[in-house]
Amino acid sequence: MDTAKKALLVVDVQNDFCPSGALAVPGGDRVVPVLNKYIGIFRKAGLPVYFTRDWHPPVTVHFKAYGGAWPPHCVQGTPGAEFHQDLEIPPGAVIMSKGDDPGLDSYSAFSGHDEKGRNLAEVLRADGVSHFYIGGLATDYCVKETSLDAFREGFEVTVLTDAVRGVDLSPGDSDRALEEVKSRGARTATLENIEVSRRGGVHEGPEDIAGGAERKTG
Ligand code: VGL
Ligand code: ZN
Repeated sequence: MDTAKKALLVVDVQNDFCPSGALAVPGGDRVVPVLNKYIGIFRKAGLPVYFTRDWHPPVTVHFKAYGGAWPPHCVQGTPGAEFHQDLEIPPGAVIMSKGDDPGLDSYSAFSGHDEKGRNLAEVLRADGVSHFYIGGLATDYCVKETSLDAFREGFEVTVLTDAVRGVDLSPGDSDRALEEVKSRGARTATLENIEVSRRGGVHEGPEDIAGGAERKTG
């Protein structure tokens, strides 16, 4: 049986990544109702739910004007940096901020920190979590880089494919990102095959064997 302690990581569901935002991800806001369902499932199971936010200073090498790839977005303290208003953030939830170093892009949630200065690996280890489920924005940047870092840090990852959307600067970027993380061992799941056991654990149902990761039954 799968005894790993699970958690949910909700990535960058902020106004600037939603339609009419400064760096709109197509259909970005459509992840919100789906993520709210996952948030409910994990909370009911008594498992942690963490949130990340892109949290840039006005001047950063991440922005085009200073050598980066992107228009200004998610600038600290602006409405664009706020979470989507319908996202159901539980009171007291841990929020990891990333991208606040003006010299770095910082796509990965592992480069972020909470308000106490702990990084994501420290937070996960402190909570005893060894496997997290990830959803949010954007598939081809933060979701991808966070998943790849997770393996480097020794965590297991399941990508919630019905709760992610990508930028797709080049068509197909998001599909390629998912293939890459699956080839490194990520699993995938959707609301259709997420299961909550009577003991309160969350795991993927039988359909989810994508990526070749073996699934223990029991
Ligand atoms: C992101 C592009 C620019 C992300 C952040 O969090 O996926 N993408 N900044
Ligand atoms: Zn950014």
